[in-house]
Amino acid sequence: MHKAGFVNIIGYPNVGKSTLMNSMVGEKLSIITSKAQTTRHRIMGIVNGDDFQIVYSDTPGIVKDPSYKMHQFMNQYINTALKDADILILMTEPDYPFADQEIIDKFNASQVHVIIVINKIDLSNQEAIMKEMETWKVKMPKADIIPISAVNNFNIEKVFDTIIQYLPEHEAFYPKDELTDKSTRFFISEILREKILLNYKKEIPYSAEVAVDQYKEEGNLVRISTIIYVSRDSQKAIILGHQGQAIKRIATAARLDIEEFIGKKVFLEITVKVSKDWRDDETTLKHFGYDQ
Ligand SMILES: Nc1nc2c(ncn2[C@@H]2O[C@H](COP(=O)(O)OP(=O)(O)OP(=O)(O)O)[C@@H](O)[C@H]2O)c(=O)[nH]1
Ligand SMILES: [Mg+2]
Repeated sequence: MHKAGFVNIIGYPNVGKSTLMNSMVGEKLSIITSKAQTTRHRIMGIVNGDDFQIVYSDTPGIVKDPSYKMHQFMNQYINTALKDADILILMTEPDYPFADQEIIDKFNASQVHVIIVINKIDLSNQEAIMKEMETWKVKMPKADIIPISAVNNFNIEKVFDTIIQYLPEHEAFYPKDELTDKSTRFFISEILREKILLNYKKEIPYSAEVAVDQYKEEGNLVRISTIIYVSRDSQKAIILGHQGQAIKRIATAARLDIEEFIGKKVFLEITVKVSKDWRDDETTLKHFGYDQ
């Protein structure tokens, strides 16, 4: 018997959804930072065994009161996640419990099996965790409730075993050597975006988007040119930094990660362009992949 199915991971921003998926897949597919709304696209991570295939989807955190069109696109992923999942992982934290009643009601009414994963228990205590588990038993009586620490890989096997238990009987959906649905170009732009998130403050990380303009293999070297789009000239100046120091720093950090990711030497070029109000422009958003 072969089992296969789709497991969608949803929750508020920054609760550790990407950390869990990477840990389950055993690869750094999704970028992780301490900033909320790190993940902007739905990213698939596939785990294969001889008699099973689990297709995870890491989704952008659920944003309340979406003020930008980009956030509306991100919230649409949640509705899609509800429709096409076999199993849903609702991730939450003891000190930051998920409290969107409308979504909880939707889950309770659906046929999809829900696993409540209470993450970051390393930051909490026994009493608070027990209390949170009790609360969830009342809110979602049919769901499994599993406390974990995704960064410490604590109780991850419990999540895996529970998924296998509920995974439907089905043939594999993707070839068994496939790890993800996203392209090398996508991962390159994500690596660069991670460096922007890590190296700039305030609104800069949220004003920037990255595109890969060219990817050319020349023997053992890969030439990659990328574009960082920002909304304003002042943001471009910050991205570049005094005498270009800031952009040099992120270029080096990104190049090293990209080299590790593709296993070749990389020549990385970054151009910064000003593209006004890209967040509200549907054509530009589609160009960046917000069209699912
Ligand atoms: N202490 C602790 N920190 C964690 C744990 N899991 C994740 N984190 C941290 O929480 C932060 C957010 O993790 P992500 O995996 O990026 O969270 P996310 O839910 O994907 O966030 P968005 O993509 O912004 O929605 C990072 O700094 C992680 O290192 C955990 O089990 N314990
Ligand atoms: Mg994420």
